[in-house]
Amino acid sequence: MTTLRSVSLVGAPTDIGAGARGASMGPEALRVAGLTEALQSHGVDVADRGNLLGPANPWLPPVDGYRHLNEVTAWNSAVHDAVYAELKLGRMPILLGGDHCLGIGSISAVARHCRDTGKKLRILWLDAHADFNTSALTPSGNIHGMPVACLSGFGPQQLIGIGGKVPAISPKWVRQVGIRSVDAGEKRFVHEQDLEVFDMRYIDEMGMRHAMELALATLDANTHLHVSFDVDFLDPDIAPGVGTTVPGGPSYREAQLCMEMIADTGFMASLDVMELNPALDLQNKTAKVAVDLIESLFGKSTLMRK
Ligand code: 6HN
Ligand code: MN
Ligand code: MN
Ligand code: MN
Repeated sequence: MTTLRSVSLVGAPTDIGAGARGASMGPEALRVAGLTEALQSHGVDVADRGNLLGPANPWLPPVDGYRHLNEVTAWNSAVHDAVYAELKLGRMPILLGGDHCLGIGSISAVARHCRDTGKKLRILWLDAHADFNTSALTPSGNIHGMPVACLSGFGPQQLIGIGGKVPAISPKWVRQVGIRSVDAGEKRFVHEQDLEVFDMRYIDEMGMRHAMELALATLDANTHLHVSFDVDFLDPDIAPGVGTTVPGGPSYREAQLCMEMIADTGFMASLDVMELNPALDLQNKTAKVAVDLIESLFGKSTLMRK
């Protein structure tokens, strides 16, 4: 296992890009659920960097198809700088969201680091949603529905420019798993840009194992694997504490297998844990499931494996 064993937790306590308030409490809920201790129990060196600072959520309607664009930009710049700094130190950043708009800051930093170091980037997007909206396509104006598009160069200059190169990534580097809610215009755009999507229909028919084998195919020792884990990826039965639940997601066992297969590659080098909303949770149940799954990402399994 060559997974980086030095991790830095970076909290981003905001719901600035979301359609419900409360994901701002996500970082603390993950800490309360024992994230540091769980990682340490697997031999991981954990540095908790605390929480980033950023503007409050003014809770305003969209302007020109975007809600809170300036505040979203400020938060993502802070996330970019923090994640980039950890990568430079040779540590694995784990971004504790916060809503998924912050994937822009996190992944633009990872992409920049890959340019610096000549690594190939693969992004695994675990989510119920494609997050591939633009201001013209979005039904909500909520920027947490837009990060994959922004990273691919489709978005406002102030967001797509974070990290210094437009586009930050190619959609070809992305594999989406667990998708089951895509807006009408967004669906057309996903096809047009040829995103590789393993949706729930695919997982139902072919199984999580086959989906993950393909999603993780062609990684090699020069690949930086980034995992962006939107907690709404999980079935709402096991993960009710998110703002945008969609029924019919991966079960606990399917999600465990997904995480175990990622761990087995040994290539995960950065991670986002996003959209956990303690205001909608039941006694921190969803945070505990998230911590359990993160443990599997770091090699927890029932039996000892070589
Ligand atoms: N997420 N597609 C919907 C929208 O408003 O654009 C939902 C997006 C959810 C985003 O969960 O990260
Ligand atoms: Mn353990
Ligand atoms: Mn998402
Ligand atoms: Mn989602």
